Amino acid sequence: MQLYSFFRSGTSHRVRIALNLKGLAAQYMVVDLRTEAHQSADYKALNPQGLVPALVKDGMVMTQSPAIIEWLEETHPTPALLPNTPDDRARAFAPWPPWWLAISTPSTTGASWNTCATR
Ligand SMILES: N[C@@H](CCC(=O)N[C@@H](CS)C(=O)NCC(=O)O)C(=O)O
Repeated sequence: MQLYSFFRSGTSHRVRIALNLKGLAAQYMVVDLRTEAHQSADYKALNPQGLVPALVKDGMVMTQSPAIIEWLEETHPTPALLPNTPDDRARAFAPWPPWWLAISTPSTTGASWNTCATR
């Protein structure tokens, strides 16, 4: 697997944390937000959203950190990141809705870019 990401990207941290908790290795493919590599034609061919992270597995490109983490959880269920009952999952998510619901963030080269790529 290859994880296209950047060390200052919080959404990339989420995926790295999930990979580490599950004991999975992924090659770190640097997408330097400071040089706007995420806007390059090469990277947009991989991820037209122009955002990091993107996880590539056997040619399949996955984007959006919650979707990537859900895929990791479903394809590598042990160890589980989430409790195994609906009630416990509801309790687990209650304090963190923005973490899980931030599914769709358009590339803005604005707020999120400034957060992740402060020069
Ligand atoms: N909802 C997306 C957000 C991804 C995101 O905003 N990534 C930032 C880095 S932390 C980015 O690539 N920003 C570039 C831009 O906004 O142009 C996710 O969770 O993966």
